[in-house]
Amino acid sequence: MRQSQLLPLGGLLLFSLIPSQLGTICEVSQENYSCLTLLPLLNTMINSKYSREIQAANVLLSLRLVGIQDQSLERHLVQEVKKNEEKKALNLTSGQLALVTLALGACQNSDETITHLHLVSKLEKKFQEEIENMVIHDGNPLTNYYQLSLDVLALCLFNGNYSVTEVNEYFIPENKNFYFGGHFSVDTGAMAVLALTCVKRRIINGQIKASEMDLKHITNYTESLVKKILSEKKENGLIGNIFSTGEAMQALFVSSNYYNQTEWNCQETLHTVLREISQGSFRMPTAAAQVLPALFGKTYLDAYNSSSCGSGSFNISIQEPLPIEPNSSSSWISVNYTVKINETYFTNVTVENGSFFLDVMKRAQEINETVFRFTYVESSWGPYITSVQGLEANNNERTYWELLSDGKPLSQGVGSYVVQNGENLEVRWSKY
Ligand code: B12
Ligand SMILES: *[C@@H]1O[C@H](CO)[C@@H](O)[C@H](O)[C@H]1NC(C)=O
Ligand SMILES: *[C@@H]1O[C@H](CO)[C@@H](O)[C@H](O)[C@H]1NC(C)=O
Ligand SMILES: *[C@@H]1O[C@H](CO)[C@@H](O)[C@H](O)[C@H]1NC(C)=O
Ligand SMILES: *[C@@H]1O[C@H](CO)[C@@H](O)[C@H](O)[C@H]1NC(C)=O
Ligand SMILES: *[C@@H]1O[C@H](CO)[C@@H](O)[C@H](O)[C@H]1NC(C)=O
Ligand SMILES: *[C@@H]1O[C@H](CO)[C@@H](O)[C@H](O)[C@H]1NC(C)=O
Ligand SMILES: *[C@@H]1O[C@H](CO)[C@@H](O)[C@H](O)[C@H]1NC(C)=O
Ligand SMILES: *[C@@H]1O[C@H](CO)[C@@H](O)[C@H](O)[C@H]1NC(C)=O
Ligand SMILES: *[C@@H]1O[C@H](CO)[C@@H](O)[C@H](O)[C@H]1NC(C)=O
Ligand SMILES: *[C@@H]1O[C@H](CO)[C@@H](O)[C@H](O)[C@H]1NC(C)=O
Ligand SMILES: *[C@@H]1O[C@H](CO)[C@@H](O)[C@H](O)[C@H]1NC(C)=O
Ligand SMILES: *[C@@H]1O[C@H](CO)[C@@H](O)[C@H](O)[C@H]1NC(C)=O
Repeated sequence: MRQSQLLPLGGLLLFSLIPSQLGTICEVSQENYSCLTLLPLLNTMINSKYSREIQAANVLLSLRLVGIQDQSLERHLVQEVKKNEEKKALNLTSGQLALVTLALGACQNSDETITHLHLVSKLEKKFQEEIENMVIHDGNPLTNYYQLSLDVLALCLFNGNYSVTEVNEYFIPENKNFYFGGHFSVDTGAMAVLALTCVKRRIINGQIKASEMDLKHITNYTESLVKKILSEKKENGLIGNIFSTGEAMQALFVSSNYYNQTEWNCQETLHTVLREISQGSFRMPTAAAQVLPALFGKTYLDAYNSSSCGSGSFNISIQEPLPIEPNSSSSWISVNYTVKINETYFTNVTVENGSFFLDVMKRAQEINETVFRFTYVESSWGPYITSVQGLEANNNERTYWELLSDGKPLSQGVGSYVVQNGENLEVRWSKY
């Protein structure tokens, strides 16, 4: 556990929301937002235990972009990566490696660590493996396009080798990998816009060679993706859902040439995000890390230039988290839990009030192991369900275990979704 500590915070919080080169798309009057608004976010990030290095990478990247130094986190992350190297078991996925690279390289004046660990050349290889997998498996990458976008972004920012022609071949906005279950993935589109914008800037600055045609394509793709992102804007200003909005904002910051100012009210989006922060929507470190940069007008593209990252100018006090009070007057609730493959299996499960979806699954497994057994892996968003009844999710076939309540897909995982009495919960064998 950490002591309460003082952290120098970058810039005047929220007062200078948008760096000058981004135009005036999101000016927010200062008087209404105090630092207090952001304290829960920072607390979540700084106090997280970083059980997974990839969570630490998300947090480190985000803190560096807004100008908060956290030396113990940096040491921890570098150690994790080095440990992996020594064991020769660097089993990071391409996007995880890209995130580690972005985090370690962000806002530094030299990229010593990156060079020393040969991160960029490893990432080049991982990116090629993604493409080879697509060739063999009907266009399906080893991971997903969110990660391929992270790959291109990190390679672009840190001078890795990648082929612009390949990028153009695979990042067509109509590519199925931009969609899950037929719906455009705002997170994925936003990350792709950031990556394509980086590549475009490099071409224009003459840092990499590309044909006129390549440049035209990149421009066309960016414009289409931005349109798709904006078409996912909700009445309250959120873009996609609450968890994609921060990254969508980043994409819109760097692409203001591609839409009309009247098409996006940045302030409205920001208000809603700040309200959600105060309501505790960002309790997961990864969620907090993904939304923070946009609140400071920062984007992942700022990572390569230390002078566009925030720099400490005033102090903020980070508190130890309050221990969660156990509810002594515990009561019980029951839910209808269903596993659906081709057949439907269901049972009435009784759990304590306040339980998570995962608790329901564990209880059901006790009731009937054959039907309700399952496995999961820890990811940066918490436990991810990988198999039920021994049937395993598979990226090559685009299969996964979908979570639903009363027939509607959940926007949280089994480790954070709190179940309600009488709810119809379901895990469904699905294709994305
Ligand atoms: C790709 C993706 C998927 C793919 C994953 C398989 C694949 N081909 O890679 C598919 C479409 C299957 C998927 C499923 C789900 N997803 Co998803 N997914 C993403 C996305 C776009 C990128 C993840 C990624 O690669 N990150 C980068 C790498 C470097 O980090 P990583 O931790 O190693 O990534 C792994 C985990 O993120 C994991 N994963 C993906 N989704 C989810 C969701 C949860 C809750 C968990 C614990 C893990 C997890 O898969 C990644 C690859 O292995 C993110 C967007 C985002 N902003 O992160 C949403 C996102 C993480 N998913 C989300 C959700 C809600 C889900 C589902 C719960 C939806 C549902 N109703 O069923 C399910 C997971 C159910 C389960 N089995 O546990 C939310 C999580 C929000 C939250 N607060 O928890 C996000 C943020 C999207 C959003 N804006 O709402 N997802
Ligand atoms: C700021 O707060 C004042 C009063 O507290 C309110 O009248 C005003 O609408 C708020 N402005 C914004 C931009 O939220
Ligand atoms: C790492 O990946 C390789 C090949 O993909 C696999 O053979 C090995 O078992 C993995 N190691 C760990 C520790 O998961
Ligand atoms: C760069 O990558 C391309 C393919 O993406 C490859 O053909 C080329 O040889 C690589 N160049 C160097 C210098 O590694
Ligand atoms: C991009 O190009 C395609 C095909 O040439 C065209 O149909 C589409 O309208 C273009 N998109 C934009 C946003 O210009
Ligand atoms: C932007 O929107 C305004 C008002 O709707 C309109 O007059 C203008 O022509 C639009 N500009 C572009 C470039 O679409
Ligand atoms: C870095 O950012 C600063 C300030 O935003 C800018 O003046 C400078 O030109 C940038 N440097 C590079 C290499 O882009
Ligand atoms: C922030 O804290 C440091 C160390 O406690 C102190 O030296 C510095 O003057 C403080 N800065 C501001 C702006 O309060
Ligand atoms: C504790 O549980 C009771 C009974 O379910 C509930 O009414 C109450 O709101 C809970 N208190 C807290 C702090 O969660
Ligand atoms: C529980 O769910 C199953 C299907 O998922 C349904 O057939 C059954 O009627 C439900 N039971 C109750 C009590 O709602
Ligand atoms: C579901 O049923 C279809 C059609 O009968 C069959 O092809 C498929 O293999 C079944 N899926 C599973 C997971 O059992
Ligand atoms: C589920 O079980 C609980 C406790 O045994 C019981 O109170 C409840 O009525 C049951 N619900 C259904 C729909 O059978
Ligand atoms: C588990 O469920 C299956 C299918 O409903 C049933 O055949 C089996 O007897 C059940 N096992 C136990 C231990 O209840």
